Amino acid sequence: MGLQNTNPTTTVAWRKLQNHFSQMQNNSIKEMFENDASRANNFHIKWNDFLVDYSKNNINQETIDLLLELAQEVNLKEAIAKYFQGDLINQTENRAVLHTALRSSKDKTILVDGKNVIPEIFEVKNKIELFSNEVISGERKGYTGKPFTDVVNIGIGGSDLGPAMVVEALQYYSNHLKVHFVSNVDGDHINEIIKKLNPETTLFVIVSKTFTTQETLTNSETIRTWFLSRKFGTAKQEDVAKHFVAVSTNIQKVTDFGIDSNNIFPMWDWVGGRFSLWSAVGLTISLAVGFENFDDLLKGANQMDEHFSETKFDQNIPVVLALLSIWYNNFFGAESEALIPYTQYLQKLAPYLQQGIMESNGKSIDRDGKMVNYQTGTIIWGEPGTNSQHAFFQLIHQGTKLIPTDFIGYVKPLYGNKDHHDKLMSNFFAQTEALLNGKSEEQVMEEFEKQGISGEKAKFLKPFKVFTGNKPTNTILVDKLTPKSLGSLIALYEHKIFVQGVIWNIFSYDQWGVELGKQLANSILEDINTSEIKKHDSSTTFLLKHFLAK
Ligand code: G6Q
Repeated sequence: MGLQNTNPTTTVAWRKLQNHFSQMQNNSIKEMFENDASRANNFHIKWNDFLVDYSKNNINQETIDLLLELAQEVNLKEAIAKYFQGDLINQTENRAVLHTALRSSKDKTILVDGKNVIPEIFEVKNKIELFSNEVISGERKGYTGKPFTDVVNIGIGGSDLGPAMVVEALQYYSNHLKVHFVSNVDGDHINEIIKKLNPETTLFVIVSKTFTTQETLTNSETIRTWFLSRKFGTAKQEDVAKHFVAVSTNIQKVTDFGIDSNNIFPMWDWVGGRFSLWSAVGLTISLAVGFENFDDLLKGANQMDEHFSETKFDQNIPVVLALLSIWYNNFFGAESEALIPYTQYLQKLAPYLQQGIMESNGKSIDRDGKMVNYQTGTIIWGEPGTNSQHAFFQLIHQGTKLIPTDFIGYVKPLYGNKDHHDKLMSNFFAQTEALLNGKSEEQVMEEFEKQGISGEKAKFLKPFKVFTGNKPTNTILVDKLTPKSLGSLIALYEHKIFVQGVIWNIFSYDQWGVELGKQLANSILEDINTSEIKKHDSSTTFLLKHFLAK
């Protein structure tokens, strides 16, 4: 039922890739372009409204062929089938990984423990639709009979990052509801949000798969106390039911909190937190942009699912991008990848994918329970362009580290401001060109001549002005930022995570590393509450003493 276990470094393809790497490592991408006029034509994929150009990479056809051979040797095709059909591929938690089922069509059958889960998925979707419509239209009202004006999503990690990213990304499609996100247990965070709210017109969506998460429960309790406080309104205990809804698998705990059983939106243990925005965890998205747009987001993801599961690998966007990432991570020794969307709407995409990518593939034990002897999860980071150009691009251009970068841009802007958009996109194209070509000594000297710089000054300045170039990039150019294209884009990266996890022979869908910190925090909280410092290392004891003395 699980995935095939293969240490990738023992495959024939891996050995061939190592030899191939020694021939490629000092290659000039620029020269490969000069020697082959059809390079961009050979290394791009067109799919729906996406154009993915991966020609500006240090690869040739042999690289791609060997990477595809690697995918074949680890049996990627079979792994994809297992992923989509609900096999228990999350073996350490004994669960299926079925976020793809959440966006699949009604006529599909997907079995979990012998039961088709599609009907219940659609039941919950209907509930989301009805509820969103009632809140948006004003038909559903608060305890004083006023329609809702504000929605607060209370959740953290997978129960916050996805909805927060999508609500921000799709704000062009939003309605009158003002949407807020409370995640951190930092009391200052919640206070900053509460002060903008009126209890009579605010709806609270508590999102917690387990309903045991310290941050979310603490924030929910603080908000409930505020809601019931005479200082701010006249709400009574029974009004909690009108203003609080929950998304969870833990029905008992939600009911204990005081939430009406009609206002519980169920989810399932086969949906991992960081892949859950497609489930009722996306309720806040549906409230913010309307159910139709939420459904379009799902449709876009479903289209990418079909592309990923049905397209042969050399034309398969998630597969090709995953393999290129392996090429840099495991052969060139690149430690991180940057993700630069040229739209302010996607400013939360990198933080969102940081969880998706680093929590999933930040593992060092393989599927046989052994320590890996090769690199796994990449570090992911990024910010929108052009802002990032004025911030950290210096390091990508002229630093000592190799940072493969994905550029994501849109052909059409949403408001049609052509002047701005042309300027934005000329930067988008210019950066990948600059990273590829760099600036040669001759070009620098030519510039100096034009600027009247010569002699000692020119000699001194020259090395600083030269750019080596040869920095790999992928360009993902999409027609327009719509709910559908956003759904496809997110699903693209989800599947890239999957492919890399399969090749690295690790379990991508657990997160045991997150648990240790949670346990220790609970034990230290006890120390703080009792002012009795238990046995810790001397640094922690020293710090706790300082904290408690104030
Ligand atoms: C994601 C993780 C994690 C989780 C949060 C919130 O994959 O599992 O980020 O989403 O810890 O958990 P709850 O939804 O259970 O509150």
